[in-house]
Amino acid sequence: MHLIRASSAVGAEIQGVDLANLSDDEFTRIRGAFNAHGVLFFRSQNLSPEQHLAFAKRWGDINVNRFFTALEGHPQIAKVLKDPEQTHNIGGGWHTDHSYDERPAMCSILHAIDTPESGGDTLFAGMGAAYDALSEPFKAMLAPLKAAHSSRHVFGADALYHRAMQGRIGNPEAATQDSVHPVVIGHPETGRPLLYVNPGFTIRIEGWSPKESGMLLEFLYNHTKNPRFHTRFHWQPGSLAIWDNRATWHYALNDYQGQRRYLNRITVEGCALSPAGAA
Ligand SMILES: O=C(O)CCC(=O)C(=O)O
Ligand SMILES: [Fe+2]
Repeated sequence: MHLIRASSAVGAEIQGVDLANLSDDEFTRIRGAFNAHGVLFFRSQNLSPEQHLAFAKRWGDINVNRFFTALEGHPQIAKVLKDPEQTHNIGGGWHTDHSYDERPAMCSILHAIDTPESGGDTLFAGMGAAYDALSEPFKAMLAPLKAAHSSRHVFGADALYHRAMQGRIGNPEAATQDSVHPVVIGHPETGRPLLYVNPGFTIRIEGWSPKESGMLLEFLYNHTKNPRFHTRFHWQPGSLAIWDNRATWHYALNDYQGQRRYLNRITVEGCALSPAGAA
């Protein structure tokens, strides 16, 4: 097993493993690398849906996404699909999955089936590196803050995204949950401080006026959008990425109009999030 860092801020590629036949020792090392790098990439993994599920279950219980269309016969696997005639893609803006839940999903495991000839890459941002780059007084200001997150404006019946998705997401009536999390969380396993607000689902800083909230969130988003905190992954059939939803943002590029792109996604349950330093 061999690890190559994808950038100094986030991500690593793991070579020389077969995820369908993973020893306990290999899994332990993969888990350590996941905690250290936020997102791991693998190539040429020819997993059946059952093998994809078996790998996911090593991480924890499966979380069934209530909005995505499931793979036929596999309610625990969501299809991330864009057909040639469709114009919008799933996840085409910076976000982290499930921050609107009180116990946000720990990780998402995406396995590529059909990929476009060119384009369709996914960007990832490292939220530990983004946090580290802030000044100490600014970090101190953020430390006690909490932010509210919601899915209504994304997956609700009136949401533009819901309408643009043309049947690929459903259950708009389930988009009722909101949640509140610290703006800076401690990673549940390593304690590393991570910036935990995202342009997809964060709606306000608790207790701040809409203008104050908008200003701070805009600043944190612009800060994190700096490419020095990012890496970019090019998919091929059989590629697999597993990302930590607490430690990263991601953004699926929509630059392959007229081509089909299809991946299967499994999401693993997470836990309630605590402020950094709370131990
Ligand atoms: O298609 C991708 O690369 C990622 C889509 C996405 O946001 C997700 O599966 O959570
Ligand atoms: Fe996503």
